[in-house]
Amino acid sequence: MREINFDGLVGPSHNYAGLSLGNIASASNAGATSAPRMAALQGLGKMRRMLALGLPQGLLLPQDRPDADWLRKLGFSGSDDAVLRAAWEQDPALLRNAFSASSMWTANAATVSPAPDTADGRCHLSVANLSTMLHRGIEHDQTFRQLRLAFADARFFAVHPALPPGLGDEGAANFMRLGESHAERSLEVFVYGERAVQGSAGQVFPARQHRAASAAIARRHGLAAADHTLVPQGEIAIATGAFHNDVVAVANENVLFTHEQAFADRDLVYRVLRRRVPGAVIVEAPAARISLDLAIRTYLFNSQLVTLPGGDMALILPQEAREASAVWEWLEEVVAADNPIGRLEVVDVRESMRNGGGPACLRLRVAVSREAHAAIDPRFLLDERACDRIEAVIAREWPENIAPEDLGEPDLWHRCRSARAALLDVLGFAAGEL
Ligand code: SUG
Repeated sequence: MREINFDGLVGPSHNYAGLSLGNIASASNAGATSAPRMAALQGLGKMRRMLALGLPQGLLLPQDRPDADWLRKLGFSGSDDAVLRAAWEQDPALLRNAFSASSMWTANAATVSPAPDTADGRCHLSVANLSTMLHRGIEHDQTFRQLRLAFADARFFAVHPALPPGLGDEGAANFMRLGESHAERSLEVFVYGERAVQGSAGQVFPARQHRAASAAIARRHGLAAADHTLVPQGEIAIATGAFHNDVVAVANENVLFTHEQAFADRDLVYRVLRRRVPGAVIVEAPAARISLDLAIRTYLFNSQLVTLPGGDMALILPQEAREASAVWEWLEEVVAADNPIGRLEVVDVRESMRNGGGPACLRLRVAVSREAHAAIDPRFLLDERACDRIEAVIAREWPENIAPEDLGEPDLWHRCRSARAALLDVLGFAAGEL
């Protein structure tokens, strides 16, 4: 079994509209000018880095934005331009939602239970409804179409549509899989938020993953009772800005890399884990050393923890974690200590980080056998040559900058559409296939 990371390519409409309540980076950069071309190149740079480390790499495509069809559901009518113009004039916030490139954060695209864990021995993927945030709730239809195409072979994969919107589901960002190796039947840990929390300045931090949604996914995927557990997120973590659990913890095979305050009842989580996975290694950042606030500002735990071909593990960290000396010093101690984490790799994904999306947010993990790997639609799998082709399209077609007032410009609407169409063309997708 190998784990493939499917990264979301940053779309041409990437901008800072401050749409995500409870996401401190998104709120504090609201109104700034974005750099979509640089953002997409940074994301592609991370994908190339994974390839260079000898890891397989997949790609999910940006969604069609601005989404005039979604605005039609809200009563706007006429041609696409007429719909977008009317939305901009009558309710610009709606156009901002229809413009978001948020599908880049593919950790939120779906929850994935690999074949060893499920009752029917297939890999199950459940598309997330992302219903807590208006702009993210737009994504699931196109995500479903894309995943059904990529994982079409029903011998190996089952792709489920999103849950009903009343059950907030944020996909793999609130999910961890721990076992002796990718190939072993593992413990799937679903982390949910119990209720919205108030911050110290009175701000509201919604709990985006509901317990009932996690339980529904475990049922759908056919997980045995002993092979999954539902655990509440620490309220203090939510109130400090951990709007998804993957901002404060990440797992890979037998290693849990976590902040001390990630979970409501940490002792219980560790006990369950140790009982189910005797070889589990828990690497915990003590709050006295790394405050929650520092962890969330640097996205230290939103790193990718991956197994390298030689068997060692590497942390793929954001530049922001490198720049905070307290964080870096602790990480050097982690690497020197007796645990499987043996290497630190730093990537620059600053444009995504400014909207609260670090290295781990930008990827969806799918662990597959050799046969299942071969059954994935190859247009969603990357090699250096495909990266070169994608890079040329980004350099030619992606807007350099988007300022808040640009969202009302027809030229930008057309440019975003044609940039995406050029990408699909280069990757061999027919118009309307996605
Ligand atoms: O849902 N940001 C995303 C970031 C998602 C991060 N994903 C994980 N942690 N896995 C979100 O809050 C900002 C959009 C804006 O403000 O325009 C945004 O949607």
